[in-house]
Amino acid sequence: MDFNLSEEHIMIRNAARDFAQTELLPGVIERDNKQKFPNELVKKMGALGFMGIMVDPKYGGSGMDAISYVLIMEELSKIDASASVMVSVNNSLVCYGLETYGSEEQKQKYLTKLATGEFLGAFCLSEPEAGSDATSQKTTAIDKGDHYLINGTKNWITNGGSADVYLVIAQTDKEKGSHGINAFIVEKGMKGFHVGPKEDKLGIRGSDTHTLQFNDVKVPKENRIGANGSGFRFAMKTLSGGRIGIASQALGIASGAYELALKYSKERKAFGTEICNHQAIAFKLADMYTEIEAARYLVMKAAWDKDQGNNYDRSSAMAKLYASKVAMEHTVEAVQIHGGNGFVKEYHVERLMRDAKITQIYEGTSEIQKIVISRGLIRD
Ligand code: COS
Repeated sequence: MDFNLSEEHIMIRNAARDFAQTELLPGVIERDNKQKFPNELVKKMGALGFMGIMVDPKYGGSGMDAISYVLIMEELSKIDASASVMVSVNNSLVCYGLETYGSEEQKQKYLTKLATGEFLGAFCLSEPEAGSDATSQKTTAIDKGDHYLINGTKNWITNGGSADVYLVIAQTDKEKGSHGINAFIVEKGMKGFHVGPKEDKLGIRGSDTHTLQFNDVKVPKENRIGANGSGFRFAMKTLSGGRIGIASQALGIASGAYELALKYSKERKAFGTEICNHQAIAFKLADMYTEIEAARYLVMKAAWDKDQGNNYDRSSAMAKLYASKVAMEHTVEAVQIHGGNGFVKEYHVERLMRDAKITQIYEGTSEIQKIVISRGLIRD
């Protein structure tokens, strides 16, 4: 076991930290207020290699490992979780899904652009009646010989209004249940594909979340990903990696809130001393730091499992379950340490608290993570 980061990992973390401080921090409150994320920032993250972190350089990626991905995600999430969720979806759902399961033609056509930030990707699994119950897909893709005809609705889609490429999960044969599901590449602008209104959200308000409508969208046969009927497995495997991304986002939100709370507690005075000198605050800081470190080890273990080629279904579920709990609980504590100022936008912790909540919901709720963990324990 080696708990030290390599020099390369430290450089990568510092690059992400610098980017977050110089490019993300200045406009983060305004973007949250206006629910807007400028496309130029996606391009800048692409130029730094953040949009295809783990993608093979032969497809335009940075060729880094999952540990690097986690480090970048944590640093971006400390400042702007709306930016980091775009990075997470593009990297661990879209790029990973295409690189691992896509054909060479699909990789050349789409992955090379997604990995550089020229294109942005979205992953479309959730539906009005199929969130946690992901096998109950109502969106259909009917085989018409040389193409599929897609009909249905997808909900809460991150990057929904701004993506160029959408990976869409749909039912091709209801009789076959989870084995009758496929994944398809849908391009922005395909006839019959409509982007619905943007969701007005509690948190990650800078990220672009939409409902999508598919009305007789004609998708060429070559846009199906993998073998016929492999779409559910594709979604599950891809989401396992996605959960490492969201776990590291939760870690970043928690550690960002902790750093702000620590700094504030050393500056703010009450009863004649800095508030960190009061045990009520000092013990909160101790609990925050300890549990954030525990979350970090789970997140790093999941990333390490992925890098080693181990199965990471359980470790990613554990990392997401625990890191999101820590993010939710300790962002509330960070607001408490800030007192009245914590309730005010310019101190950032109220936004981190609002942003934390979604990490317990998307890419599998905490309850779903417990299903994944417990089923594995009982089976093994
Ligand atoms: N890797 C490979 N295969 C998997 C898998 C995984 N991680 N998880 C499930 N499968 C396979 C199963 O082995 C099963 O195949 P067989 O029929 O050949 O045995 C098939 O997929 C169906 O799995 P299962 O019977 O476990 O399906 P359930 O309907 O019980 O659902 C859960 C399983 C709950 C784990 C799944 O629906 C899930 O993860 N839901 C949450 C989805 C989610 O994260 N939504 C958020 C969307 S993104 S914002």
